[in-house]
Amino acid sequence: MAGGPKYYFVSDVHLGAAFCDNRELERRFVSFIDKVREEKAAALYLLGDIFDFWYEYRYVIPRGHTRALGALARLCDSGTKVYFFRGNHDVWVYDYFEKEIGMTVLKQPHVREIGGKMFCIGHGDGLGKTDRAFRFIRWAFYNRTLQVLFSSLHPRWAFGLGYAWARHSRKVKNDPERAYRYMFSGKREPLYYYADGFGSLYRVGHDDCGIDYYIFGHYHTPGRVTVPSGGELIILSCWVDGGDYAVYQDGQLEIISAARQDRI
Ligand SMILES: [Mn+2]
Repeated sequence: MAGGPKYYFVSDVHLGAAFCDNRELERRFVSFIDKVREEKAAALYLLGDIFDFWYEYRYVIPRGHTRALGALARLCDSGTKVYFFRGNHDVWVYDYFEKEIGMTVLKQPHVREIGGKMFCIGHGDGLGKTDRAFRFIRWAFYNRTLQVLFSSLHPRWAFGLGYAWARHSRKVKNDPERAYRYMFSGKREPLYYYADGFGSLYRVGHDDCGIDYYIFGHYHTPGRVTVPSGGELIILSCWVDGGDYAVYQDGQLEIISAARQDRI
């Protein structure tokens, strides 16, 4: 492999999503993971909603995703660091991924230096948003007491509710009348203002060195805009109908189509 270490970023694969060919989706994801392993990449960042619905109990995990989980375990075992952010569809990740697979679970917004550049990464849900209904749902999903109550439900009912909720969410995003509300709207987006403010504050505390790349998912539509306080904001798109991933090497960040594996 030519050049320095490679770092990969991917979001919103939505494994198990309704209304799509899940075998094909998992096959594409597994071939991506295998490529990352064969290239001996330094790290892979999973930026949330990798699963359409994930809920784990102390002794039980959801059926399915067998090949994807196996590929991720092999990647971890081969020495590539794998980082996982919870998305709004897979909030309920506790210790299975860390203990059984070897991934490291991180919280957004996560700032770190990678190969000489500063990155600010996460799923992107809720950052900069002031919508009260959205804030309430997010609070409820992350609330420990409600999580314990939910986990006392038999999986038959818990998963019934979970899958129904995930299906509803996909229906809304697929509905052209309502989808525009969830698409990344570039320089009008709360996340864009959030990144700008975050970068300015970060500069103050770090000798005027700002953030070079903000990478998030969540919107399902791609985006790449420059941020006034410095750097670029990149939104990775959803894999159900194509998708993409980012690869960073020797100071360059590229966005690659996950459908055709060529540059977009
Ligand atoms: Mn999503």
